[in-house]
Amino acid sequence: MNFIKQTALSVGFDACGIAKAEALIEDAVFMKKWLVEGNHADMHYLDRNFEKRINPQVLVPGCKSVVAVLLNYFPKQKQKPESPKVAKYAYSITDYHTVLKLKLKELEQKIGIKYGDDCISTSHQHLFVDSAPVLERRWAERAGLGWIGKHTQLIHPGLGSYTFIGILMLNIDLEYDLPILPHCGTCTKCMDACPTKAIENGTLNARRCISYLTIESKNAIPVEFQSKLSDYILGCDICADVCPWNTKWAKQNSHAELSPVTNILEWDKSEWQNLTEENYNSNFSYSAIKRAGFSKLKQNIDVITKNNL
Ligand code: B12
Ligand code: SF4
Ligand code: SF4
Repeated sequence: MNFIKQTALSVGFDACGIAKAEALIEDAVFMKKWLVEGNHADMHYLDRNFEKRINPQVLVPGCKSVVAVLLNYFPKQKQKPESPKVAKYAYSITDYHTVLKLKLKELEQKIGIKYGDDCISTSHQHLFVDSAPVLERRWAERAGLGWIGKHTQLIHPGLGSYTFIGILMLNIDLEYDLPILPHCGTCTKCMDACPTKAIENGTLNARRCISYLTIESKNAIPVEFQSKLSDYILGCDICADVCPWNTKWAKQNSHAELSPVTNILEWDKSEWQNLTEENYNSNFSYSAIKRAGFSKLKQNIDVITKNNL
């Protein structure tokens, strides 16, 4: 196994692949259409930095290779069955951005020692988790880490789709991996299970996605979707939970940094219903739950409570 992949595993990632940095021509066409159709809802940041998003060499001048890493987050324990649901990605005490960035920095340092500091851009951000104009799933796919399933998430053939993606852009040529062909076949389980029918025409309409509605949207949840939240108060795992690649391959993660917040596992309905801002801040200040904000989470809890009356 090559040095970078071996080092990625040694710092705690579950998989690593490498792709040549080049413009994503087909994705540019796809993304433009996706945006024109309004599938990004109110996430206007997806409309910005288009050239950077489709071309890593515009984002990080001098970049030659894209290293993609995966971190399995499938949890050992689940919430109580009657409890309002939080998507698994947000279970951990520490926000996954922090966990992945620390590991990526460690990987980067070791690569710098081996290949020389010039392989890392010092003038541009070159290490990414979620928040930059980078099509992370596409790069992970190009780096041979899996394929983009019909539910639009990256599926690793041995891990499933409960993985976070991290990206490191390097100024050196490396040996590249080959993409894996999609293995969804004729399956449509994710599309059939989605309560809001958010997966349509081979893409995701974020306006209908519970994950968008309960975290990203600044507006109240539209009435037509309120009864369809399926008890989710933050994010949604329905399309991933039904995917045969997850039911068969998802393995409980062994990352101490991703240990769940105790309250998420222990709280039942009444504890969520009585959540105060003080309680929210003291329990979730380092967790990904913070992104939704207290008022949004509270509104979501109220909708679920009303649904269950
Ligand atoms: C915006 C966003 C969302 C939005 C929109 C989701 C979406 N499907 O775009 C919302 C809020 C709904 C969301 C939800 C979730 N998200 Co999110 N999200 C992102 C973010 C920040 C950007 C994604 C993006 O660029 N979307 C725009 C679309 C057009 O891009 P795309 O789907 O990647 O598609 C590109 C390629 O795949 C390709 N492509 C796809 N289909 C086709 C078809 C053809 C013909 C062609 C040519 C190309 C092509 O072209 C597209 C580019 O134009 C990424 C992080 C990042 N920077 O990449 C995380 C990310 C995708 N999210 C992630 C996660 C974990 C989730 C949730 C599971 C969280 C949850 N449990 O609630 C859900 C899953 C919902 C779902 N079914 O996708 C992970 C996914 C990990 C994985 N293994 O796939 C990411 C990568 C974050 C991370 N660093 O780990 N997310
Ligand atoms: S995350 Fe939930 S709402 Fe969004 S596409 Fe998947 S099943 Fe549908
Ligand atoms: S449920 Fe079926 S169609 Fe959907 S992503 Fe998984 S394998 Fe593909």
